[in-house]
Amino acid sequence: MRLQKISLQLLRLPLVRPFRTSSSAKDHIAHILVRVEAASGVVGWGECACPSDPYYCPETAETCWHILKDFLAPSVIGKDWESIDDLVGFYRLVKGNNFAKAGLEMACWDALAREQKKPLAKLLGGTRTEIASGVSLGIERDIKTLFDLIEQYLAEGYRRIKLKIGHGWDVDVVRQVRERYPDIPLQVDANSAYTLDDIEHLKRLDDFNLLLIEQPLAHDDIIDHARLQAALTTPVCLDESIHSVEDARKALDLQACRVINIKVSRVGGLREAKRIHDHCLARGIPVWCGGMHEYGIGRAANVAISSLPGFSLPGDVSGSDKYYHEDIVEPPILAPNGLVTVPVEVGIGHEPILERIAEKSVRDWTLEA
Ligand code: OSB
Ligand code: MG
Repeated sequence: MRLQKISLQLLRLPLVRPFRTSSSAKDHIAHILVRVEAASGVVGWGECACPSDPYYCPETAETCWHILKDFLAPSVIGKDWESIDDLVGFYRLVKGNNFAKAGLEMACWDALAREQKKPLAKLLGGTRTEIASGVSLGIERDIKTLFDLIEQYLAEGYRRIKLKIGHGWDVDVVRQVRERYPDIPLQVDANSAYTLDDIEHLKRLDDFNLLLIEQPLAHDDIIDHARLQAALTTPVCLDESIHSVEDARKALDLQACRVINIKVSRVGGLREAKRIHDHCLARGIPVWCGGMHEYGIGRAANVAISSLPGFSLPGDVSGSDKYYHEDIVEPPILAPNGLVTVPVEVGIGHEPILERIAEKSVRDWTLEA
């Protein structure tokens, strides 16, 4: 395959409901769409699901734009490649910037799957026909609001609830939720709010039969997480700290966690996501697919990777109606009864709605060979 044309569009969509974590708050999402067009005419779409602010990870939508426009797109344009391994080799000297890489790589996977007339899930080695869906609930203004949301999503059939926690919104909130819902699959995500000084406090979470506690300590740590994991019975799950299969191997060797959240964008794309999956599967470590409020394109890629056999826990891959009144693909991605069907159509299995994309676009750029 040879890419003749690479286009970027920065979109801005309002969220159905503002979302707050221990590290950030947002009421709209601005993601970059990447469209690649091969010499053969085949087209692929990707999404760079990076936050606009550097509060989750060091990248922002603007750094992604810069890296895509000035380094990644120029490194691959007009070059011949047959596999994604070849493709990533063209930009192997670019350090980090995983969200930017993931957007371009995703578009190339979609193009490759369309060229081979295969569903992306099949090309990745997926085996599931449907995936179990959970929801991630932000820090709310009061417990009543949170209860109402939990009620709504359980009624819609979602398979597990994840609560964002942070100082002032943790043990008491989890206790109240657990008392009200003694049996639901429940987990928490601290987005790196705590330090080892909080060990005694975090140990109190062991009373609530949680599936896991996600990223309790610093975004770049695996050492202190190993000390914390040794002190907790609840499994620690790493999110922010894992950027590659090498990070996953080291974290597991150190016993810093017992579960890994795989986010396609955080690890630089589907290829690395699959490598982490394969590594964890071989070691008997459960993984699940995290989300970054993806639009339909990134969400479809999340569905595809979640179809791999090691994704044994429900992910944050909810229906797009949880986030957006109007998404940018058709058919929309939905999770009736808490299950998302893995598409059997070629590529990501969903088509971009070009008029809506144009309407929501606030900036664009194109490179041609
Ligand atoms: O830590 O998983 C996270 C959203 C933005 C930044 C970080 C996180 C999240 C989510 C949202 O939890 C998950 C979703 O897309 O539903
Ligand atoms: Mg997280």
